Parts: sequence; structure tokens; C-alpha cells
Amino acid sequence: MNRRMAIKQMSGLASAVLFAASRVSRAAGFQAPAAAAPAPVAGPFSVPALPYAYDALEPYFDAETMHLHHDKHHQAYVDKLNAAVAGHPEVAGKTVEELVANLSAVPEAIRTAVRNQGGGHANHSFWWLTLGKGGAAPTGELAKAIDTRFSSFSGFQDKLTTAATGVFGSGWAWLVLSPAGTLEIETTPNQDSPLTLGHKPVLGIDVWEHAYYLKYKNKRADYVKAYFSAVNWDAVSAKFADGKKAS
Ligand code: MN3
Repeated sequence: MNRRMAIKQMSGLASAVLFAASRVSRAAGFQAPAAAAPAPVAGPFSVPALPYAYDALEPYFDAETMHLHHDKHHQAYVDKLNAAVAGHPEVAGKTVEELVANLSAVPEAIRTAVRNQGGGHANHSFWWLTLGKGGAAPTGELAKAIDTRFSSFSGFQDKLTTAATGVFGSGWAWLVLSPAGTLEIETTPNQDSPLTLGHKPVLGIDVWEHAYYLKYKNKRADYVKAYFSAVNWDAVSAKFADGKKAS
């Protein structure tokens, strides 16, 4: 081997090492790119910060999915909602929950945008708060109500799983409080909110592919199974108690 060939081989080796190092650093922990994020659309609505670290739900929900889901998908709903309500001060002064709970009061020109983008904002704001690792199972009044309505906790899990895996296309499966104060399992298409139906969400499963495709690919059932290990039952039990008080 002459000197020139040896240098060529060495430089090839060096870039192979560099490539391997970059792979290791990526595998060690996903970091969101700091510089490339576009500025959010200004307006009355904003994405709430996660109440836990992006990797807090590992290994059930991976940190990369949490970054994309929260920082990109949820942000996009908020940006489009802010763009829609610009020039509608009567709408901009309300909470997103008030808007989706009474869509008929929203000007027709922006009603579909508020239903879709506002629904996305309301659903995801609710969703982040009900995830975590607080408690392994429902407690107190919620535990009793689930047993009464679904015979057992596992009976409830089976029914919610069937609902979540059965959603055709994108949507959500929910445990809600009906206006009569009973627990019901229901699904909504797209970003429709249970609030629009007059129902109070107690917990929900986002079954849009953006919620699981990176880690679970097409295996929605595996993602739904993992969801039950990523629920903050203390927070969900508190949602139930609040809903009961208000009904
Ligand atoms: Mn989502």
C-alpha cells in the first residue's frame, strides 16, 4: 500500500468512526433541534408545558414521540387556532374548552377550524395532564364507579381497548361522564371533543398515528396496551371528582 492509499483508507476510517459516534449520541438520548423551530403564531392560545420530562413515560411512550407530539403536532393545532381566531375578539376571549363546548356560538366562518384545531388543542391539553406514573390503578370514588359500571377494572380496560383499537382512521377513545353523571366509553373522530357532546372527559387515548407510529408502527393494539402503564391515575381520579362536583 502506498502512502496516498493509506491516507485515503485512514480518512475513510475516521469518518466511519465519526458516523458511529453520531449514531451513539442519537441513541443515548433524543435532543430536539434547538435552532430550527419556527416561531409560534401569536394569539390568545398557547401549548401548556408538559408537567414531566419528555422521557418520563419511557419505555411506554418514547421521548422522540413526546417531543414531536407535544412540540410539533400540538403546537400546529394552536398555531392554526390562533390564525383562525385573529380578527374575532369575541372568540379570542374564551377558553378553548368553552369554544368546543358550544360550537354553535362560534362564527360559522371559523367554526370548522375551531372544531378541528380547537378540538386538537383542548384534547391534547387534557391528555398531557392525565399521563404520568401516578398510581397503578384508579382510586376512591372513580375505582368504585368503574367497578359498578364495568364490573371490574379489567372489564373496563377490555372495553376501552376494544373502543380504541376499533376507531377507523384518526380519533380518540374516551372515558367520560355523561350529563346524567354516569361513566361511558365513547370514541370521537378526528379532533372532536367530548365537550361538544356535553360530556366531561375523565381519560382519553389519542389513536392518531402521530401518537404511536415511531415506536409501535402499525401495531395500535400494542400502543393501547402500553397506554395503561402511562396513565396518571391520581390525575384521572381527580378529573372524575371534579366532573362529579360540576354535574
Ligand atoms: Mn395527538
